[in-house]
Amino acid sequence: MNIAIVCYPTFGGSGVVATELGRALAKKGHQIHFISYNLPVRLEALNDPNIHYHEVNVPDYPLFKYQPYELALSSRLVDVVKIHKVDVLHVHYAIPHAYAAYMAKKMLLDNGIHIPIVTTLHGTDITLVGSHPFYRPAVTFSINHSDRVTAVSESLKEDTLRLFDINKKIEVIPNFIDIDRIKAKGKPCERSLLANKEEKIVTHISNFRPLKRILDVIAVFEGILPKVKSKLMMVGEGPEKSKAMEYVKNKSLQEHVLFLGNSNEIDKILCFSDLFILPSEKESFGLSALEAMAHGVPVISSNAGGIPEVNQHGVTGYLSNIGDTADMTQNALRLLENEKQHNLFKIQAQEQAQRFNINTIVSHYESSYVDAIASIQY
Ligand code: GMT
Repeated sequence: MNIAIVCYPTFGGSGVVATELGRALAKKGHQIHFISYNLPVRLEALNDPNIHYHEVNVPDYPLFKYQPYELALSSRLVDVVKIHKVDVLHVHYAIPHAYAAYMAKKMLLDNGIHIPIVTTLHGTDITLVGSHPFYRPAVTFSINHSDRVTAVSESLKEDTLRLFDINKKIEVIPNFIDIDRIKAKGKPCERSLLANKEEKIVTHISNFRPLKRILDVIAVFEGILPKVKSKLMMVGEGPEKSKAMEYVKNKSLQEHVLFLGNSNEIDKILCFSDLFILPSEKESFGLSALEAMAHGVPVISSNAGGIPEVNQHGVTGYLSNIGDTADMTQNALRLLENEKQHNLFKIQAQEQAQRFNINTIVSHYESSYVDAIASIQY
């Protein structure tokens, strides 16, 4: 198939999922056309002849307070579909991608081209931004006019049905991980690059938005530190970073807490991690937790949204109520102070991650494309 994938190119779950999916589909022989305003961060476009990248350019015009990205995107979609004979448009994140895809579909229809749209809902497009009254009618419309709709967890599906008037079936296709790639990267990990031999490594990865509650991560770490020699790796960039850095400085924790910024070396960092912390207030899935588990890193998390569908309480890590950092600390110590238990959880985390192996999940998307193409009325 010729498949166009529309996504955000930045560090963030939806872009990562879209990129990994495109790469896996390309490996299976499909022609994949990524369409975005930048090359997606995990994509090396020149590595695979089946992968193509089409940039969306928005010319700056002083009259506009807000530059019309949807307009540029829908025009680009029309061109790419026509030139490359695209069979299906797969848009990741409803805003504004599903909306722009609908416009492209209508424009193409004027040229006698019928193009189906598969929309994948990722989380904040529904739970945070999309349900705002200023956006809700357009988001509802775009979802209802997609040919197939998928959500990354049962929890997100329920949220979507609760927050919008949806008349379309929503299929849950969970996020996934490329276990073979992780295995191929190999071990042992060079832990000494970041910590001393006797120190445990605790990691958090996110975009440091308020809903990630990164100060909770540091609070949990502060509870761990007096009992277990350890270092905290804070990976990512975002609006809460300066507040967190200030806090760390005021508490004289700089020696123990490292801010590593955005990283293309997530596999390496997770390879030498002992524990992953994800205390989010909202989380439709928690891809970073799954990535940690695939590396055999148990997860201490909140029980928000779809996290319990990934992190199993008492098996792959522990779940606590949002904001209950005392409970999270206790759970972290239950593992870090008990090697036998910790090793068991590492194995169980890896076993659970297998359920989300890319090889199983990608075929669900392929079926969605086939169904969407078949559903188009001529
Ligand atoms: O987590 C974020 O803030 C980024 C966001 C995104 O759109 O990239 O992530 C969402 O999609 C990911 C991939 O499906 C999910 O793993 C995240 O749980 C979800 N984030 C939220 O729901 C807050």
